[in-house]
Amino acid sequence: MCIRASGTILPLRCWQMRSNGFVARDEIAIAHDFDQDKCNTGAAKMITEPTADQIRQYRETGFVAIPDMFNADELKEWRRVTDEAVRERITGSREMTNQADEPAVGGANDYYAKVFLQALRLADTHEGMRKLMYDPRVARMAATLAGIDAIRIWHDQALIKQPYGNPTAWHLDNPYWSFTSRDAISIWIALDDATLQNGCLCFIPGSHKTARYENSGIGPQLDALFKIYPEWMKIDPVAVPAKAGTALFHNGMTAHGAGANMTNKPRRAMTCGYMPDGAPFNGTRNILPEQLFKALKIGEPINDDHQTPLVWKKGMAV
Ligand SMILES: O=C(O)CCC(=O)C(=O)O
Repeated sequence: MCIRASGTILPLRCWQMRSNGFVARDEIAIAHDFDQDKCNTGAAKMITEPTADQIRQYRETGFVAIPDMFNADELKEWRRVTDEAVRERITGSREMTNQADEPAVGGANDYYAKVFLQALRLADTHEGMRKLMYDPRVARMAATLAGIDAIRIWHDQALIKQPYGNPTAWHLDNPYWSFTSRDAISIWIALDDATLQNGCLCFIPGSHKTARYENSGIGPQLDALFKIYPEWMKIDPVAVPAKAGTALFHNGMTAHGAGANMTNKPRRAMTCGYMPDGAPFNGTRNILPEQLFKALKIGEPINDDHQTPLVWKKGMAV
């Protein structure tokens, strides 16, 4: 079985043995001590409504930052749950991660495995993550920015850029996924301060308006996407440093990437890609289980409540 998330195809073979030159399970840095004083303080609860300006910015540029979306206590819980869910996955089956296969030295998977530690669909295997991910207030934020009436989870994923991790090459998200929608949206929650030094996200503003469904992989060639879209070379990219507790939202067709982690601490992010309710299947396998993949017909909606849970719709109390 293979998965293709925001990156290359990942063979799901479990790597049980430590082997020369590779990171063993117990050496993967997931969490690091954090200084409570450095994160957002104050009693205000989660921000659950974007401002008119934030909506305008999202639609115009294809991304927006919501500073302090989560307060100090909420951030602490997102960190705790993410660390625990990732640790369980990485010390367990390693399925749905990019650490599952013993990488060949210098090979594509070796590079990709060191862009970030990627652990997908943690809400499937961790009750605490399920609670956080299924929070309709978070889903409603995404739906309001995207301007849609109902929204489903495509997949959640932790993206932990390890100390000295590789840069994340420029790419689009939606072309990797099994549905096609120009309203697909992702949330990227900074669990640590994301800085220019440790690999904060960068965007090509407005690219969601002109993107076609051609994409490049998250490989060693940072500029591969610009071979497909040379016109984007004229647009100045925007780096978005984000304090821990900030949520960044971006459209599934917005070109984005991240720098290398040039620090000795992990840069943790918990993210989720959302699918507008009713978005049609496009024939791509991505993370679909084989049975569902075979049963779906191109053009029909992927409204499977287990695989793509409906997390908010208009009229739902939050
Ligand atoms: O965290 C990163 O380095 C990349 C994030 C990304 O590509 C995404 O969330 O779609």
